[in-house]
Amino acid sequence: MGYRVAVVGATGNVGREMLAVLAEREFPIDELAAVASSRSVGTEVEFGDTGKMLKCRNIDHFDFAGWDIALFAAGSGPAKEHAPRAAAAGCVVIDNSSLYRMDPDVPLIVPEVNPDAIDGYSARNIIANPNCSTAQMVVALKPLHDAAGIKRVVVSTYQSTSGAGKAGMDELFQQSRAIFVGDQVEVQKFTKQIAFNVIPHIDSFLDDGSTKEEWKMVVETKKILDPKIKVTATCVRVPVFVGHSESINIEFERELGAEQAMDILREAPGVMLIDKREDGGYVTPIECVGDGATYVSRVRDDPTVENGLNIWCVSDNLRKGAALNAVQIAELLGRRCLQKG
Ligand code: 11C
Repeated sequence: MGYRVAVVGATGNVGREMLAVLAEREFPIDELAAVASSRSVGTEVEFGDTGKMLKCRNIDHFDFAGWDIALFAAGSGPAKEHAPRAAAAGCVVIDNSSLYRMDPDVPLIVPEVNPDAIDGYSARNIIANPNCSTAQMVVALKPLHDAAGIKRVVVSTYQSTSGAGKAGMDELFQQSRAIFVGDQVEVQKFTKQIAFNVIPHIDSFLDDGSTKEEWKMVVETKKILDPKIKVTATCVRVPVFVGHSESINIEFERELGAEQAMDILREAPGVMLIDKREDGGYVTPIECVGDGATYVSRVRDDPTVENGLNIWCVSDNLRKGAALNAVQIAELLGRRCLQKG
């Protein structure tokens, strides 16, 4: 016996990936609904490679009573309006927006890192999915933290345009095309030209000069992994379609050499270590597309600080950074909390 599952925001980048991941992982489903805004009602979306097409239903009129799980990938606005309504109807919401992540009554979960936090889901019937750049980082950090205690993390990100939705990917494509054919480059979604450029700005600016994307990496890492870890982040948009990369500098409480770190990462859940220390012996974002792993390369000691280590970390931001993590949470919820006949 399976679950009645709704995917809200089914026409977006992440919603479509959620449908694909549910199908690939053969999530036990009795009934599946694709739900979207009124603009997309009637639009057909594919249930992965199953050949099954789903017609989108209107979120404004969707009754969540009798549905077990709703995977929300519709952004903060719809999450604010409809997630509490779904939760009150008895449907557990797994929300991909940033809206509920720091709510103390809402667990923020990466299943490889803090699965036990799921027990707190019933306070609001809402579970939050972390920001994509946080999710891949904590998967890589968790086994190292368990081994040697992380004191401080300095991370710089190289985030793909798909993090800004389909419009972000389209803008990279259109600008690249315009440059090749000699047309005017138009800037709409991003604040500056993204084609053949990088932009050190993701999400809105905060009073201290950091951005909300950088703030999310700090507070979400603390909530998921350990509140004692100090994190400082610089988040940068790069002209890549899919796959976020991160250069991570880690300072440990105790000694942890690169060789030992590699042995640990080789065995860590969700991590794929590719580190040959030769030309091409590392992972780049294009090689991770469609994959669920968090790839780690370039593991090396940082001799400029006591117990320092550098790593390079890459993952598909639409998969582990969003859809896959949400489906893994649903699987955890099913195993631990929602008993079915
Ligand atoms: C980006 N990380 O790459 C963002 C997208 O808080 O869920 C996801 C934003 C979020 O632009």
